[in-house]
Amino acid sequence: MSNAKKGVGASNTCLCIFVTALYGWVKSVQKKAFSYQVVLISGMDNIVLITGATSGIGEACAKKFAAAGYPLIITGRRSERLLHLKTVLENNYKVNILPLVFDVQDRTAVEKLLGNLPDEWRNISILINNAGLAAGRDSFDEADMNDWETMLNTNVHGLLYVSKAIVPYMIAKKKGHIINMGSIAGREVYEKGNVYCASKFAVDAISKAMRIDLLKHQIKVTNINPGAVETEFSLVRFKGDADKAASTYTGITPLSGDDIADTIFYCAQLPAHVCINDLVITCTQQAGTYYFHKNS
Ligand code: NDP
Ligand code: 8X3
Repeated sequence: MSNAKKGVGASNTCLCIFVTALYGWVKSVQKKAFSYQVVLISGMDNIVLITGATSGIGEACAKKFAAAGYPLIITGRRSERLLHLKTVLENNYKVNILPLVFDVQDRTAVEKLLGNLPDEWRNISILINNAGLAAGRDSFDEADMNDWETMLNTNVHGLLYVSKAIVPYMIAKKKGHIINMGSIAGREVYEKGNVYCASKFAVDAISKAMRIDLLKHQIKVTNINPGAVETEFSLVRFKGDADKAASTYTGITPLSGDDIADTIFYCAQLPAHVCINDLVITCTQQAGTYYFHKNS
């Protein structure tokens, strides 16, 4: 073969390598864009309301949705944390944030604040009913009645008050998605779980009831039921006993708030005709409320 032909062959090979590399790069960018589910949200459409955004799963959801450009209403009782989160989200993601400080157990406060939202904050597309807690882990005969009331008032009554205040906005625009935070504790009762389990069984029933009754308004309802998620949950449950709280997660790699936020975000991104009604999610080392495979 002549030197001239060899030269043409070599430059064709180079071109071919370059085109293949370029194609690979374009494909990887496309894949990344898809896997991160880049969603461009603008203006005050598609507001997301997250209760209990001052820590754990709620805070992770706030970061996830803000990063995708959603305007957010974030709530909780700890005003300092809430205002700090507002600043962080606004600075990092350039989205509008409305922080509302209230106790979900306080029906009057919920009705007053959420029932009279400023006009520009009424276009709520997604409600994440996340605020909740376990108080104590005691045998039925020894448990504190105040703990029981706190759990029922927060996890059940609070969720109902917030939902009743927000549903009219969704009905008005014939669109919406309510995501309730249930628990694996709402599927299986475990020893000393008594009223916490009862409150999450109630969330399960309420979610199913909402789905049926709100069907005519085309409002989606999704019940998310996680197993162990490492947040402030156990610290609250064991009333500040950090050792007891940490022991809940010893020997396992538990779920994180981010894992649940990713799952919720996925449910919220599905096409209009698709609704995940119910979802149970645990870490790989957990198969139920009692079954754990712990590292020795
Ligand atoms: P965290 O304790 O980290 O977060 C709980 C959030 O709820 C906080 O932002 C807290 O805010 C808010 N909250 C609690 N009580 C009230 C109240 N009366 N009024 C308003 N806000 C309130 O726990 P998680 O993130 O883990 O918990 C979030 C949800 O997930 C709960 O419903 C919990 O039951 C559920 N869940 C948790 C699991 C886990 O293993 N962690 C597993 C399954 C479900 P503030 O204190 O500022 O008011
Ligand atoms: C929290 C999970 O198993 O501690 O809802 O009840 S569990």
